[in-house]
Amino acid sequence: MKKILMLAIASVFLSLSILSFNLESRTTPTMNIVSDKVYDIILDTDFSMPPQDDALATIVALNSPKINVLGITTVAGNNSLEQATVDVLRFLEIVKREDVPVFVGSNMPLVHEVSDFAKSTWGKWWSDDPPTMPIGGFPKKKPEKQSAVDFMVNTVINRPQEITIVAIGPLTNVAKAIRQHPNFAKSVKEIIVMGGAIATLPDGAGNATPNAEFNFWVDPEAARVVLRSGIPVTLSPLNVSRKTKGSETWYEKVVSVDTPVTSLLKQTMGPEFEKDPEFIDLMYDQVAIISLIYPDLVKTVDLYVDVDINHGINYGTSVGWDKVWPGAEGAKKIKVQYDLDWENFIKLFIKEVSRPHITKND
Ligand SMILES: [Ca+2]
Repeated sequence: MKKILMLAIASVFLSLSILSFNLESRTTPTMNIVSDKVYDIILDTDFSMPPQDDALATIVALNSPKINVLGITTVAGNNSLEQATVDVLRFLEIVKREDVPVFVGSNMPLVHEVSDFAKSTWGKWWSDDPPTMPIGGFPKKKPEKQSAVDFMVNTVINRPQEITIVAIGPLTNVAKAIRQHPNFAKSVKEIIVMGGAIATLPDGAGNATPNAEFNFWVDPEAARVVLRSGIPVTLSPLNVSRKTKGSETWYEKVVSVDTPVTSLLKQTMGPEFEKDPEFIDLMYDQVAIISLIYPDLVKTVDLYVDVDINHGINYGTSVGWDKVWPGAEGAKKIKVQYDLDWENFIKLFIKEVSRPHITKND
């Protein structure tokens, strides 16, 4: 028995050292940390109030001079579609960015149906309850008449190779846009996706199920369509989120600057740190957006990534490898983030979140 255990330990060490060798050899070289490039983006979000990772990613996108948010599209995920839409409209009022248009997206995944498990785990994508009132009341700002999918398709088709999509919720809207227009996928400049968990890389367990990450698990079929579409994809999976260390120290620094967002953040995060000063808040959508403007803060590896759409124990699991394997013949090679420079990441994150708010009219 002891011998078997020793062998098992030895093989784990061996595979870890092979893995780290492979990662080193494929790591993106450090360059271009300062760039004047401005990214025209569509932000696709399962927004939620009080502010969580979607809101913090959104405020970075709105504040950064390197990002021009053309529109925000909503999708069911953390909340129902209606709740996400109401919450993001209210958020834009709070941060005085009513100039940013909001487009209503998909209220259900392509195939995934609600189950007892979906109801008992976190996330209310399946809910058809009327939305609850966000902080400060229901928004006066209304969403646009055009649907999220039509907005995505029209914007991208009119400006091929110019638009970046930052998708920080389930990928239902993007998958529908790919299916709606034959030239959509080849016209998107790039998509950054918060989603997935890659078991062949360190820290690759799931969070919605043992192996599946929440956004991918909510709409596995959509995730598969997007990853297989040929759009240049950068994936920001749980592996890289687990390298973040959102401690009370960073929280104090963020909320020491008084802005409408930091005051909302106190309501969300304050009680968590009061309960447990050792609490670590992992960052998800924040990594996706920060990595767009500061790509050299993250390490990426090129892998073929596919999504399990079989309705078994691994439904919604993303699987990545450096070559194609049986069953994954349609998979494309994409960039997968697996580590980040936390010290510089958190400094730049605080800088972006605490910038004075600017409106397009200022
Ligand atoms: Ca999200």
